Parts: sequence; C-alpha cells; structure tokens
Amino acid sequence: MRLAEALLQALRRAGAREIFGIPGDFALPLFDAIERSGELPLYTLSHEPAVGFAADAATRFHGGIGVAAITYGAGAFNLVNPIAGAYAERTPVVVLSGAPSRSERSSGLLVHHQARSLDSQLNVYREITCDQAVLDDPAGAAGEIARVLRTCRERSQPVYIEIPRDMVTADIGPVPVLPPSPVDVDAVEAAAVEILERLRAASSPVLMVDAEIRRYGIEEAVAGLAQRLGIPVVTTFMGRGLLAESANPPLGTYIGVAGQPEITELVESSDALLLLGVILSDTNFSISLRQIDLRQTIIAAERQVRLGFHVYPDVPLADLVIAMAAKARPLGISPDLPDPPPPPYDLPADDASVSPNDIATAINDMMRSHGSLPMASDMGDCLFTAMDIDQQALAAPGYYAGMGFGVPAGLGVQVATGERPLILVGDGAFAMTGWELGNCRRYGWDPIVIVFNNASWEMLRAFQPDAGYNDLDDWPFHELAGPLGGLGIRVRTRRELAEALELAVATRDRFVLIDVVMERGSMSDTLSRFVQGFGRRRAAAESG
Ligand code: S1T
Ligand code: MG
Repeated sequence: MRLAEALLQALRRAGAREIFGIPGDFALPLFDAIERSGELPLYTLSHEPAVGFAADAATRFHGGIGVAAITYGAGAFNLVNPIAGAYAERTPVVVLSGAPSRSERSSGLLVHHQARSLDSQLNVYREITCDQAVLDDPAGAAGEIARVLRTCRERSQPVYIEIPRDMVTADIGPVPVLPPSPVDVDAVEAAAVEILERLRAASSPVLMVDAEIRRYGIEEAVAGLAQRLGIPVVTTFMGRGLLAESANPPLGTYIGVAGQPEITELVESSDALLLLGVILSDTNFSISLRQIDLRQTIIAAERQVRLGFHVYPDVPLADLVIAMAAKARPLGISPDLPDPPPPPYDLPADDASVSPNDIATAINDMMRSHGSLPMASDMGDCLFTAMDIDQQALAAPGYYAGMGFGVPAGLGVQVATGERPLILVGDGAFAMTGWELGNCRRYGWDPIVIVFNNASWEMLRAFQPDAGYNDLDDWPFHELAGPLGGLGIRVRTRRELAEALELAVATRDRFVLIDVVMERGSMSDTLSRFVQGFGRRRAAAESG
C-alpha cells in the first residue's frame, strides 16, 4: 500500500475525523494524496496558527484525534505555538509535516525553508510532542505510524510525523493496530486501594475533575465513581461542564480567590483532595491565598498517581477509575453548601453601555430562547466572562492562555459538531486570527462571533493600569465583516446587543460578527476577583 493511503487509513482508525492544513511544495504530494483519497475531509485555512487551533478544538468536541498538515519549515514553525498549547492542555493532535526528499537532504545545498539544520524542525517538535516519527524508510514506516498514533491516544498529547516528499507514494506494509501499552494491573489495584483508604480515613475528602477526564472519554465512569463514593465534586477552570448532567453534579468550579468562597474553603481545607485528570497549573491553583499542601493531595494525571511522597509510575487514568469504582463504598460525605449563585439572565434592554457581564447575560437569554450553541473562547476577559454563561460546552485555552485560539477554534468546533458555534473573542485576539472568518463562505460555516471591543489589551491593563502600550485603536470590525462574506453589526448599548443577537440567530447563511463597543476599565466580575486575588496574594507574599 502507498504510504499516504496507509497513513490516512491509520489516522481515521485512530479517531481522526478531518484534516486542517496549509500546503507547500514539500507537502504537495501529501496534500494531493489527501484530496485524492477522500479518506478524511481537508479544510485549508489562511495561517498555520489557525490550522493548529482548529485541529485542537475539533478534537475537544469529537473526542477523536486532531490532524494538522503543513509544509516544512515556514509552515511547521508557524504551527509551533498552537501545538505547544495542545501539549500543555493535553489534546491529541497529529502534526503531519512535508519535508525535503532523501536526495535533497544529501545535495550539499541549503534547502529553502531550512533553519539551522535539516533536523532543526524535528528537534523543536521534540519539545512539544510526546512522540515523533520521520518516515524515511519504507521498511519501518508502518510500525512507526502505528507506534506514534498509539502514543498520541494514550498520552492525549500531540505527536509529530515528518514525511519526506519522495516517500508519499512509497510502498509500505499495512499499518498494524497495536494493542494498548502493557499496564501493571497490580500497580493499578494497589493505587486504587491506597486512594480509597486515604479517602475513607479523611474527614473532608473532595474530588476535583479536569481536562483529562474529557480527553480520555471517561466522564461517565468518573460520574459513576463519584456517585458510588458520595464524595463532593468540584471542577477546575478548564474542567468546567464536566459531570454537569450526572447524578452527583459538581458543587462548583474551583478558581481560588476568584471563585465562590464556599468552594474555595471546601477545597483548601480538605484533608484528602483527589485530583483526577487535573493539570496542576497556576491558572488552576495559584490564585489561592492559602497554598494547597500538595503532599496532602492525591494526584492521578499524566498516566501516574502521586500520593504524598510516593508515585505509581504507569497508571492509565481510565484503568484507575474502573479499579476504584469496583471497590468504592459510600463515604457518606455531603457538605452542607449553599447552591452556587445562578447564572445571570434577563438583560435590561436599555441604553446603558455594555459590560462583559452583560454579554454573559445576553447570551444566556439568547440560549434560553433559541437553544444552546457549542462555544469557543479566546484568551482575554471574554474567557472569564464565559464562566457566567450557563452553557458549558466550551473550547478555550484555559491553562496555556494563548491568544488567537478563539476564531479558528470556533471553526474547528463547527466542523467537529456540525453545529453553529458561538465564538467569544477580544479585539486584540481578533486582530491576530479573526480574519480566518474569510474562509467561512467556501465551507458554509456560519459562526456567531462576539468581539469584546474595548480597543485595549484590557486584561494586561488590569495588571498594569498606567501602561500606555495597552491602548489600541478602534478597529471597525463590523465594517470588515461584509467584505469577508459575513454580516457585521456594531452595538454600543444593551438593547442593541440583545437585538443584534436576535438578528444573528435569524441569519443562517453566513457568519455574523457582533462588534460590541465597550469602555476601558469595564471588567467581568470573575476577572476582577482574579486580579484582586492576585494582588492580595502578591501583597501576602511580599509581606512574607
Ligand atoms: N500573545 C499571545 C499570543 N497570547 C497572550 N496571552 C499574550 C500575548 C499576553 C496577553 C494576555 S491577555 C492580553 C495579552 C496581550 C490582552 C488581550 O487583549 P484582548 O484580546 O483585546 O482581550 P481583553 O481586552 O479582554 O483583555 C495574557 C494575560 O497572557
Ligand atoms: Mg481588548
């Protein structure tokens, strides 16, 4: 079988549903094979960061693996940032890079798109992928593909496959389907028993769930475990929406001082905090005035379990959850907590200017009337605002926090779900990748895009109020939407916002961009709590 066809079939078998990409001369044979085979639909975008963000967001919604195909050098180095974000946030994206042929490598000439050496690109991708393969040997290519795709699934992180352009049509053997990597069942059992003992001995055990629960598709199994244990459940910032429909839904989201005080107290006073699939990041944990004593916690993530000072090194999360559920007995813990504050509804349709919280309220009203939409958010106050939106199916860079994610991710969400997405993005982030909306017409995509237009890098201003460099100009995004094939509406008041959303819902044949003019200094409640919390923490640290 030809290498490209074998690779594409193996990708589909491993869970790929589509390919996002931008070709180049080193990748033309590969793109020809992709288009000719029809094995996976190909969507080309305008700039490689968008290719990576779209592939990442698509996999967050369809639960398979994402595929980003690019040319060597100029294309692949453009793709580094979104793949770094996918690595950080545990999303399984396969990078397919074209590359110089074997004869070009030995020509003695510097090859166009080459940086320092012909392996510089591979070396860079070693840092942001969990496995790599260069398919330069027909005899070993099938095994390499099989190995790398298994790692991608098992680690739920990006992998890198480099395909010299003269190898695309090489005959290789069929790509085997490898059995799961061996697991030490005794170690899994021992870890499960020890965790359950720790939970049973504790007076206030708490379960916290996060991204890996979604990435490994074990939300139902975790909900079952939580129900058998009868343990209080909370989510992290990135884990929001997990277990929401379960019999034992989370009590709330833990975001330290920026969150609901009762949730913060419950988590930080727990004497057995079980972190399942949690990314131990500053955005999840640092904004707490009281540091959580990680020696008191049980961390099951990144395919290992850490309790106090000892580690079970190779314990897949799914295996652990199954082993625990088989042994779990009710702990009989039901903290008496007030219900979380309800999400905001019923925006006054008046002539007041629009705040971030008003946008959350208007979206809640719109979804109550017309049904929910899957969402993508960029980094900026739009992400903090999303915490007050009742609908929680959201793709957002909650930990890696890279701007530019929102619009391309929304396009990936529409491809993955077949549903119209709602995209939240600030003016600064829109200026980076918002132009990808120009690709909607040829693919029939019709996202609703809300631009938080404060003509400012407002989140930075929250930390650096006196800096002049956060002042941006007022770009008329609404005027730019039409030439790109969409409908642009500029709103300044809460009434205009509500009307624009109604018009957007009724406009199904193109994207609708709602350019919300906002005042500088207007911040969501969550971001202002976040900023105050950081301030208090910094003051506490400085006072020693
Ligand atoms: N560049 C990239 C690619 N990602 C980043 N996160 C940053 C720079 C730093 C940064 C933020 S928030 C922010 C920047 C520049 C401003 C965002 O401006 P805008 O999109 O208009 O949203 P808002 O006005 O709501 O802040 C984070 C702290 O790292
Ligand atoms: Mg802004």
